[in-house]
Amino acid sequence: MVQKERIVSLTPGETQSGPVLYWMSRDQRVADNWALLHAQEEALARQAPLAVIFCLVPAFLGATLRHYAFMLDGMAEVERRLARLGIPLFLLLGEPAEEIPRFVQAGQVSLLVTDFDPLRIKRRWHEGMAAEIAIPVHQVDAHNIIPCRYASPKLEYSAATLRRKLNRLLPQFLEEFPLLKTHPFPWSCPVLPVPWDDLLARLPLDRTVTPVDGCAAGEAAAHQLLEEFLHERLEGYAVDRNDPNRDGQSHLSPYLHFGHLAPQRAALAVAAGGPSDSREAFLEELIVRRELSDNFCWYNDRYDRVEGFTDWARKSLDKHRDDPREYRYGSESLERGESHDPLWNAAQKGLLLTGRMHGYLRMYWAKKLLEWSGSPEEALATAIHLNDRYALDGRDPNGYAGIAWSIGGVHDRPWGDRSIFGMIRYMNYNGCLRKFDVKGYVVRSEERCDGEGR
Ligand code: FAD
Ligand code: FO1
Repeated sequence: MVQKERIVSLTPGETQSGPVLYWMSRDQRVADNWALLHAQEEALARQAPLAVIFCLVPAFLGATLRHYAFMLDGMAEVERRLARLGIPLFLLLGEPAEEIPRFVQAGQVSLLVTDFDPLRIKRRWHEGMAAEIAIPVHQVDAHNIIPCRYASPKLEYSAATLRRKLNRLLPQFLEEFPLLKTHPFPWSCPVLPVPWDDLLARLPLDRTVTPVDGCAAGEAAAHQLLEEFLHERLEGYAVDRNDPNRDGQSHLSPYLHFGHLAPQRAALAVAAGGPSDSREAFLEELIVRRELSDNFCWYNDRYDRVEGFTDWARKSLDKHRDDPREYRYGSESLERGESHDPLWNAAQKGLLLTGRMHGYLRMYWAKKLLEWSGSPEEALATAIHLNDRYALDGRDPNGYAGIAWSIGGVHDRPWGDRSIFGMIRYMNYNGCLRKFDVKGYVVRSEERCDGEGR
């Protein structure tokens, strides 16, 4: 049922009988989850109980109340959906390397299943845990349509080099998901409901970055948004997606980031409508660009450092390190959106307020940070800090890859040499004026911010 190419054995060990545990982390959903499907397959083969565990860490890559509130709402829905299938959810608070082995031991778990995530912090969690775990551990890539390790054994240079490999494998992997079954073997000990509200209240979070209005979390909200996008906005995607004044993007990224929606589900739904330039354009972003980001973070563990940029880009940025900067801003004024550039300020203030920034503006936003910071290192650190602190879809491989593309030419080619940027692709205000109604965007953004009393 679950293709073996999606499963990697992190820790070998002989197959024993006894309960199976899925440690959910990246793919926080019940439907369309290959890791959960594999865990149930293994539990049924053992005629054993199945449970899901989530280890809540009090700090995660600068996440604030905005992100934890969204995530825990989504996890509460996971608990409800699992309960209907006779599968308990356990929530542990603390470091996974300590909490997971302890639970495995106490529950006499015979197999631990985890999901795949290329971020450094997750590797550390797995490495920390591996020394304490004596049972087999299977890692299942439930996030990528073509499993990241299987799609390519190496760091890909650009979308073009990975696209060929993905397209060849799509017929094999872009398949319908089987349904999860009601689990016939109950968990041995009684299961207490998770106290979600007081959990959130107890977390030592930065509560100044507040939840985003009108953005409900969880699987149901994600599927509703997908349906709305398919019926109302997909057909204009090829044209509208690069115009911040047109509501042309899907807004699915927070749901994909937290795993409330499987990218494969979105791809199946879009592809079902038959070929069109908008559908092709959307699948290019959803499959190729997104899976290229996982490839970047998995095979380049310096994905958030200037050392992780390509050689030509590093050399070029070094050559221009001492070029005069016409504008220089500290991170506080940038955080408040107080530069000389009204378009950049509008994008930044929109990020503060809505946790979102239009894809086209994100490129411009990051490239201006390169232009106005004292060094590429400072620009990179500011971009990651602001993106991970305010964007609902932040702390994601797409973010590290998108910022590295903008500031370090990753997955891009060299352009004509110029001051500060070197051969990194340049973007400027006049370029935006030619692309879309900048003034209209700024006015509408100021109205929205005033309306919210910012
Ligand atoms: P759509 O245009 O509707 O695309 C659908 C999905 O395709 C997205 O949700 C995403 O999963 C994927 N996708 C689209 N564009 C890209 C891309 N360029 N690279 C990788 N995947 C893509 N994306 C994040 O998920 N989190 C981030 O923190 C993030 N930070 C970024 C920072 C910069 C500087 C740049 C240039 C891009 C960043 N992106 C990030 C990628 C992209 O801008 C967003 O995924 C997209 O704008 C999200 O909106 P959407 O879901 O409406 O996109
Ligand atoms: N994953 C966990 O397993 N436990 C957490 O407590 C946790 C917190 C968290 C907060 C913000 C955020 O954006 C992600 C968070 N994640 C957590 C990880 C997330 O599920 C994704 O795996 C990665 O961020 C994407 O690669």
